[in-house]
Amino acid sequence: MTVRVGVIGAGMIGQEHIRRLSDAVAGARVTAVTDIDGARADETAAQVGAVTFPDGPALIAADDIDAVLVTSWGPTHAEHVLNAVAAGKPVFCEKPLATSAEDCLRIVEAERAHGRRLVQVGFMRRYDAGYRQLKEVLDGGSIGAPLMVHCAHRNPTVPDSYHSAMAAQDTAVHEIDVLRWLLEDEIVSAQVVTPRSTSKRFAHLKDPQIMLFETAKGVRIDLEVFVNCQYGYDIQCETVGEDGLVRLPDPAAVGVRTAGRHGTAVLQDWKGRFADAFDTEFREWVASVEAGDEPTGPSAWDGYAATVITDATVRSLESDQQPVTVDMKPRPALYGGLA
Ligand code: NAD
Ligand code: ISE
Repeated sequence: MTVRVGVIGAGMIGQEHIRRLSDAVAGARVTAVTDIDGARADETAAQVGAVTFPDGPALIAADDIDAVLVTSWGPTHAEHVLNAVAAGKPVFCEKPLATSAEDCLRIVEAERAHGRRLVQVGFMRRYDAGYRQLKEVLDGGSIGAPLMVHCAHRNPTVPDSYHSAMAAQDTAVHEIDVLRWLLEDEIVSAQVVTPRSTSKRFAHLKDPQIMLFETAKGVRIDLEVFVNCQYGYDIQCETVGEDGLVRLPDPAAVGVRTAGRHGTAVLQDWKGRFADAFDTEFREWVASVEAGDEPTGPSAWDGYAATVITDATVRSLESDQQPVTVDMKPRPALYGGLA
């Protein structure tokens, strides 16, 4: 069976994922596209031989759409995901699942009422080969119980529309998800402290920010978010355990020696850094839809947890930069354990 995917939102990542589903993932075809920008939808659909729909509800309701991909703006995600769940269709939603914890909980409740998982959230780092190796080492136990994690998430620059809360909501949210998964542990408190800001930023933005998280088992995480670091897109993660440490590998790159120097290129954006992870993410999602199974990737509950933790992080930033307790509801049985 070929999974017929309808895409809501044909912007930057929507177009990336449409190309990916068309060229890099077997077993799926993008057959429908919608965007509030009708011309963009028409142009994108024409490139892959898909039809266009006037809006999300019409696309979701169509009988010849097997699964839905939501890549519209964050504040619109909840409505589309809820409609897909009501229609009983598998839905892959780019992060964030929703922009408020209340909307995330509405989705969790709708899925619980449906009785099985339909929703997967686009936290692609769980599919990155380096993070998967890191998890294997942690699960294997050779470095003992994890005690501390040191991370950095650096972007070369961000546009004027990026504001200080987005450091948590848009950027650190990836570490928040991947660390919950890696450590199989829940984040229970969040704090932001702000060092001197770089002069190479828009005046309204606090950048860099240092985020400090604590988990239920007492692991301490420090995360530097620096979105105007200038030199490239750089993701670092080192976990220190009782008997050793494990570090995320840098992406493979040729070493060049010339003019008395030895160097490797630094990637410039998330598209290149996580291209393979996105491919794997969609291959595994399509395989689950094709088989009629529940998705195995990040769940609606993970989307809820990430939103509650980013909310606490933003509260710390916007108040007195003190630790803020994460107030999470009990996890429903549908979502199993933390692994
Ligand atoms: P974008 O602005 O380039 O594209 C969004 C598109 O959605 C636009 O074309 C817009 O017209 C359309 N749209 C908005 N509301 C709509 C609606 N109700 N129905 C149909 N179309 C609608 O944004 P983007 O950079 O592609 O980001 C989209 C989402 O992907 C965001 O939630 C963002 O956080 C996420 N994202 C994830 C990653 C990642 O690393 N996983 C990277 C970038 C963006
Ligand atoms: C962007 O939205 C992403 O999701 C990228 O992965 C992240 O690195 C970047 O900081 C965000 O703005």
